Amino acid sequence: MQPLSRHLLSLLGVLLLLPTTELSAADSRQPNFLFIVVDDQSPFDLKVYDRRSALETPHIDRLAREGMVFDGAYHMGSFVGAVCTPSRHMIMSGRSVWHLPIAPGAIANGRCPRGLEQNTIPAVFNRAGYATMRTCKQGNSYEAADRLFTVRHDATKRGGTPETGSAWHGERVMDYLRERHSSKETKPFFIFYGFSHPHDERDGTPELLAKYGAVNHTDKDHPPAANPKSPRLPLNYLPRHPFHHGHPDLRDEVAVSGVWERRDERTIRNELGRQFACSENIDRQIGRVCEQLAAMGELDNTYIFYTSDHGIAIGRHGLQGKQNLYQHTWRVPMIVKGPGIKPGTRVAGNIYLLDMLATFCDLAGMSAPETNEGISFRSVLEGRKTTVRDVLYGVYSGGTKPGMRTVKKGDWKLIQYDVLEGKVRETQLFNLAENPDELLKEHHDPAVIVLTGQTPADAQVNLAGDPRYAGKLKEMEALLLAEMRRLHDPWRLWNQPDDQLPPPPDGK
Ligand SMILES: [Ca+2]
Repeated sequence: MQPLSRHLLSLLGVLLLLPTTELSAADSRQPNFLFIVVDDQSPFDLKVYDRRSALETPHIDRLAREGMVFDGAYHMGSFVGAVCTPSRHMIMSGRSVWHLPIAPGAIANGRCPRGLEQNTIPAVFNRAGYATMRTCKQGNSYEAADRLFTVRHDATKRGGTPETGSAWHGERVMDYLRERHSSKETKPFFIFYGFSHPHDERDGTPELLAKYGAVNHTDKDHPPAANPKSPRLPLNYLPRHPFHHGHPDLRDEVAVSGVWERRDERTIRNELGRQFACSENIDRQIGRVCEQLAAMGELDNTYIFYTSDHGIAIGRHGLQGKQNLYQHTWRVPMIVKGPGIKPGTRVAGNIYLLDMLATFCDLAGMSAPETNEGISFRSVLEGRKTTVRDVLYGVYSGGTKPGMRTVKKGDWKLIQYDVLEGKVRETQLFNLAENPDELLKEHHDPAVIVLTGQTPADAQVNLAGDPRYAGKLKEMEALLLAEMRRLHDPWRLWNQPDDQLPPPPDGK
């Protein structure tokens, strides 16, 4: 039986058993969805994930107190430098990374059906009788799906004023809710509440920049002035990454205004201040909308999801961008509040962003479309399970090929790098329970310790070369190969069988 008909039957049962006066309005209404997605935010920017962080987000903290926090939410990766683009396709369609319409060769080899946009969030929720609305940045997204929202206000807003920054997106949602209220709209809503920040350029409002000791720095020849109010360096900060990341001239690593190729303390702390200023402004826009929902009597019947399209480095491991597979960048924040979710709970989850569509459908009492490959985590939200899968895979292959791969199971994580025509072939093995910040031997350098204030434990290093973990390394390498085969990764690494794969259509 379809979940929808089950839902209707149970509702019918309730109607037969109870006098109608005992039915509250909420029992008979479909839930609303407010899906909040920010652009380029590490979970570790937020106090919810790193108590040491200086970023103040009272409204996000409140969502966490009243809902569920996920410690294991990931994006599956990217085959292009603009990591946003595959990530947002996965969110919208529930497809795995190599089965996206934009994945190399996926349409031609039959691994992605044509017309997939008809099975994406707006299409599915339109068909189910929802009112769908979207505001978000423009570009690096999934245009064919985005245009299906009934109401759409997209514009890239990365400035420091109400009209040019995050308040603009906030105002679009406020307008939409006011309009619903005045026209007495009865359809449930699905609102895709996207922001253009804290993606660079991180031009914060003057007030919030001052709070976080930052300036909109434009002088490429000099670092900004030191400011004691700027956020401290991250614990896993490095002045440079120990080996080349494999994507020469990558915009995020060389051309972000305010950072460029600088990784000195003043530059990184200033940029973190800008990131935090933009993030607190987003938090205010979330507060406004939650207040409006409460005033309209809709808050208790609304699932609110807070996440980002992927994480970001900003000085962690000597990197600046989103084209790596360390936890700060591979992971995303995920906080969910709504009917049936126990307040103040925290789980691993082991979810991907591509699980969103299946979860939304499940919570709305609908079947996910046939093309969906994600797993609903409703069972986790309702406290019946703590995870939906054991093994997680990630890829970055937007630079030289095959690129980077990672696999995680339990506390163990493997990252491999095969880039620059074989010049860089590196393996990292971490026990995240003992080394959550993925510290390397370079983090033990006294010159780095002086800057971060962190004295790492001896075991907090890459364990790949340690003979005590040779068995674990083999096990994780086998797991990575199995995931690459299962997910139709078109590449193999230097130490894997070639599997006689045809060359990927766009690759060398
Ligand atoms: Ca992004």
